[in-house]
Amino acid sequence: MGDGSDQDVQLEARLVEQDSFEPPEEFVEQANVSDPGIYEEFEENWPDAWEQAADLLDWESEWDDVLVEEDAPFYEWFVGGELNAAYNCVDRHVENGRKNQAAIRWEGELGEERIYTYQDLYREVNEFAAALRDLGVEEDDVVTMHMPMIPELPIAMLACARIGAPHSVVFAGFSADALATRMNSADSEYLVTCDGYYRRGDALNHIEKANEGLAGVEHEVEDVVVVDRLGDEQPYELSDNQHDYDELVAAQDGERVEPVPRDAEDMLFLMYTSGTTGEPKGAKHTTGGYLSYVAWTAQSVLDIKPEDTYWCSADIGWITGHSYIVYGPLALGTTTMMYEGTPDYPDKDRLWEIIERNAVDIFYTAPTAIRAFMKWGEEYPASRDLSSLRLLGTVGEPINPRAWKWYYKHIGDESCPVVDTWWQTETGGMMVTTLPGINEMKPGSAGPALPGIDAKVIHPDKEEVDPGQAGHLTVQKPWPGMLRTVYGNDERFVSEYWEEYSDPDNDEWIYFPEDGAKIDEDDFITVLGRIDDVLNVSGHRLGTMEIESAVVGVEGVAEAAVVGGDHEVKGEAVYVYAITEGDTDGDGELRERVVEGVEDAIGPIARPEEIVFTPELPKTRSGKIMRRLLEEVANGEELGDTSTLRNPGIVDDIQQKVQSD
Ligand code: 6R9
Repeated sequence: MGDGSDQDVQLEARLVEQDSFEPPEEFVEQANVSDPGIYEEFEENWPDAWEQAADLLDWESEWDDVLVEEDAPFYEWFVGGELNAAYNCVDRHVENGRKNQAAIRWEGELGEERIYTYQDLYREVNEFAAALRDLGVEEDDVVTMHMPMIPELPIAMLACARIGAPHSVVFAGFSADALATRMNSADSEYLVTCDGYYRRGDALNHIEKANEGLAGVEHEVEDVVVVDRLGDEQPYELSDNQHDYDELVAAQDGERVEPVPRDAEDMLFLMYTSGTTGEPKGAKHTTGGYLSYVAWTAQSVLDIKPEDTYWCSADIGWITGHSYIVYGPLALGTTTMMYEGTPDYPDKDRLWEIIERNAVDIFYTAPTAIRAFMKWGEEYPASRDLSSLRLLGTVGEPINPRAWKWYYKHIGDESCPVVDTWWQTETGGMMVTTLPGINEMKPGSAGPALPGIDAKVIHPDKEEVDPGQAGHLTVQKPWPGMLRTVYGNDERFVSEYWEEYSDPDNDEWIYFPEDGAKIDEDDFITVLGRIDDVLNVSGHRLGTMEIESAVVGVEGVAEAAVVGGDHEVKGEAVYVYAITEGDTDGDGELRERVVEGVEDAIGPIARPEEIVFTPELPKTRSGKIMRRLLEEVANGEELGDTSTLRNPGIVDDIQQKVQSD
């Protein structure tokens, strides 16, 4: 996104011109990490320095080795250690005299509030863990959750962690098909879901979609647990293997389940994400390395302290919510906020009202949200007291300097550092960002690699680029939070992430996240975006191949190409170019069915912004679709070289169609 589109947004010339910002003195004085020596410490004492992350947790038994590299790139961390994630996120805080502190403050869209103290959380996690056990869930069984932002979601995750059953959370906005694909891929025999939830004041039916998804599961599903979120608002019936969450929990009144000691390398959860090919991949995260890493980054980057009220406005259905709503904050024993609904309901000050009323200390959100706030206007945050805020963060996509500065000024009142955190589902936690108690901030640039993270921007020949030049972002040493494999597909793990730059014969392993980047003379990294066929729509990662296959699955469509077009708020939007079949007309009816097809296969987040029907797609002589040209058309840019096209004329046709829309 360029800066041109939001010229009208209020920023004084002083701010527009300033390109670096020192962290506020007051912040530095109280920061969890403020000694610049930490970078050197990790460099000199790598990998053992990572023990400081593991030391944030309570271990049932100590590890023998910090890192085992024997089977690289199948690295292992804190090998031989045993721990339980739920114990670390719940029990130990109860034992340490903080049972009455709020663990989760939840707010429903209609304004209901629920506060779970650590004691409350302890009780309910135990009871639900006991219920899962009684249903027959055993250690290592994958339990799927298809749930919106309600407290039962983190409770179910922690209950699974307690009994050593990995969870696989499927974002509530994903379709029935997407749920079925993920349950099939993980051979998951258990599902926790709910009847519905609120969106913009309306009760949204969710259980119908879950049931439809269940119908697409190829193996037998043992049990389904349904949380009754909507009460009488929306009646539904449970089938034989479906159970009411409240009844299950009530039946376990006061029941306790010993936390199962898990091997550090045992799977904590699976998180499916989009890649180059059509099939989503299940990133496998472990108990010891992942939990250490998210606790450590939550402490050093988000500066979380137990007495804080911390709010990450992501959805738990994505990795950001796993790492920085649930596991990181709860491992540190802080109060984590959850909000069910949309930021503009009932009005556009909803988030600021929540911050004011709860005196939120730390706020972590996405650039797409910030761009929406800018559009709505500074009067909304200005009408609320946001002075409780100490730190702001962003994640999910590049943030343009103007949006960064708007956030810094209108939300942070120029007194909160802003951390722009680059990371991925696969990295488990933050990788490239400033340490807010140490580094200066440069709007638009995420910052240096975190201590212990060996990020390099390189050319195809593996040489590092010069400052200012663009290249590929790579990570050249392992880290504790990294994914261990693609679930059930070790080969794909190697081919997707390691093949590009590694040299296995010399035992040299380089992780390639498929992002382009630049680096400056201070080693600050500016992430430019994906170089593969992955779109970033409102901070959500979507595979173009997945969308294409949904479009081609629609009757009447012969062939399709999907690209991302620039969008003022979403960052990128989905553009579909489709060839119709035979004498099918690209009429309104087909258009509707294409939208439906995409929503059924993936969900409303992948809804096309624009659908263009065309008799042909621009192809090279070898028959490859030139997506670059289609992107240029979507963005109204001047067209690049068309000389390699078999059918150059078609691009003008398509261009005219897009312009006339
Ligand atoms: C955590 C998360 C990962 C992709 C990643 C990159 C983009 C994330 C960013 C950023 C620039 C940042 N991305 N944070 N780009 N600056 N601060 O978002 O995970 O959903 O797996 O997406 O998002 O392109 O590769 P995930």
